[in-house]
This record gives sequence, structure tokens and C-alpha cells, in this order.
Amino acid sequence: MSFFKKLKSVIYGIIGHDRAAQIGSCDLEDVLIEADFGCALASKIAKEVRGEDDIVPALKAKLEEILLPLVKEIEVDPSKAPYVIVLSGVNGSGKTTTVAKLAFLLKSRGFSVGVVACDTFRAAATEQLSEWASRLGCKIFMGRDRQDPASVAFDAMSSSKCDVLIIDTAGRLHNNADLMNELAKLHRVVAKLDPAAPHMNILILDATTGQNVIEQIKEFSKVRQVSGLIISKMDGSAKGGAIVNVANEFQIPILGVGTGESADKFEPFSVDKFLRGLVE
Ligand SMILES: Nc1nc2c(ncn2[C@@H]2O[C@H](COP(=O)(O)OP(=O)(O)OP(=O)(O)O)[C@@H](O)[C@H]2O)c(=O)[nH]1
Ligand SMILES: [Mg+2]
Repeated sequence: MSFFKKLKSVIYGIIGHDRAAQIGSCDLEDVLIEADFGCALASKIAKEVRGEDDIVPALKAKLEEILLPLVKEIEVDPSKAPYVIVLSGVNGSGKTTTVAKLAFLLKSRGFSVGVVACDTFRAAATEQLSEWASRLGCKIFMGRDRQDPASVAFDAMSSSKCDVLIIDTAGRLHNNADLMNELAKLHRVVAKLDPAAPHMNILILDATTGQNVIEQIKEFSKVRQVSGLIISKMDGSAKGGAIVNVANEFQIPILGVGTGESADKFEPFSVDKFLRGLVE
């Protein structure tokens, strides 16, 4: 039986409640491990729901108990203008696209939004962001090719008249010390202009990533406390089971999910949809 069919049979009792109740905790543990819940959490959950008459609602309730407290919507405080949001994450996780999504969302709430091209590593990165900015009609702040990203952020903050500034950063592997130091510098420099900034430090996680997200969060948190996660590419075939583990271990709010490549494909994290996604 395929993994998703197995999980479906466990969670929604497709095979009937009688048989679902007979599914042993080992089977359940295997299914949860396959879903990227991580061994420790899979084992814990499996033990906790073992012996329940009806394993299906018990498991659903357990996952809801873990996830629901961490769902949070993006909120900005314009009295702190410019309210600074930094997006970081590993290469290709969806940072630049998410900058556009947040700009679109916050503009639709009536805020003036500027985007800041601090990925000066590749010229194409600035081009990508400036295309988004012109499509969305928001201001863009950019530096020269290879300019120190921290100084681009500093200049943007000093000259910005925007309510919100969203800073795009270069993709970096969480185990690359030099690039992580560069990110730390950006945070330090931004904080020179406003000790409370960046007001939000968001880590973008790709839903297709498995247990490696744990390492990513640990390393990015060393740079500065991560205030929230956005899970990109939830529209793909990946179901993001690792999110449950992350939520459980780090207690970091989940601020939303990306569900496509265009700027309007961003929505709040829905626990219900997520659980359904696991079984579809
Ligand atoms: N289907 C889908 N594709 C996405 C989503 N978010 C981003 N992408 C695509 O993923 C690819 C990488 O997205 P980027 O936003 O460029 O990622 P990045 O983190 O800025 O990449 P680097 O700057 O190279 O590190 C692009 O092809 C995006 O269109 C999403 O939610 N769903
Ligand atoms: Mg990018």
C-alpha cells in the first residue's frame, strides 16, 4: 500500500474504524516516519494514540494540538515605519517570490511597501526583484553589483518613506559560515538604525525539504531569533510532514504558505488543509 493510502487509512479510517483501531503503534510510527515527522516525534505520537478506541480522530487531534497554537497571521505595525522584514533561507527556497507575495499582501492592506534587493551576489537576483516591483507597483531599493548587502539595507532604511520594507537576501547554505556571517552583519547594521529592527525575521522553508529543515532552523536562529516561518511550494507534491516536527520542536509561528509562483499565491497556514494534504 502506498504511503498516502496508508496514512489515509490511519487518519480517516477509510478501511473502517474497526480495522483502524487494530493498526499497531509500530505501523503508525512507520507511516509517520515516512511522512518526515522524524523518528522521535513519530514514536511519541504513535505511543500516545496507541490504545485509543478510534485511532483516527486521536491522531488528528494530536496533530492539531501541535500545530494550531503556532498558526499566526502576518501583522505589521506602521507606527514603526519603516517596519523591516528580512527574509532568509537556503538557495532556491522561495525567498524572492515570497518577498513579492508579502509586498502584494501588505499593499492590499493599504501600506506603502518597498522591497530591498540585498541579494547582490547575482545580478539576475536584482533583476528578478525589480521585475516584481514594477509589476506590483512598489518601490525598490537596490545597490551596485556585489555591494555589501548590509550597506544596501542601511541605505534603504535611511532613505525610505515606506511603511514596510521587505528585504530579500541571497540564498545561503546554513552550514556556510562566511555567508551566515554576512547575514549576521546585515542584521547588526539594520539594528543600528532601529534597535528593534528587523521587526520580523522570517525563514523561508521549502515544503519539499525533509528533516534537513531542523538544521536550517538551528543555524539561521543563531544569526537572529527567527520570528516566523513561511513554507513555500505547498502546491507541489510534497506534503511538508517535517513541519509538524519543526512546530513541535521549535515553537516558531507558521506565518503562511506559498501555493504557487504568482504574487497572490500566499495564504495563512490551514491546519485542516495541511492534514488533508498529507492524505491526498
Ligand atoms: N510552485 C511553486 N513554486 C514556487 C513557490 N515559491 C517559489 N517558487 C518557485 O521556486 C523557484 C525559486 O524561487 P525564488 O523565489 O527565486 O527562490 P529564492 O529563494 O529567492 O532563490 P535564490 O535567490 O536563488 O536562493 C522559482 O521558480 C519560483 O517561481 C511556491 O509557493 N509554489
Ligand atoms: Mg532569490
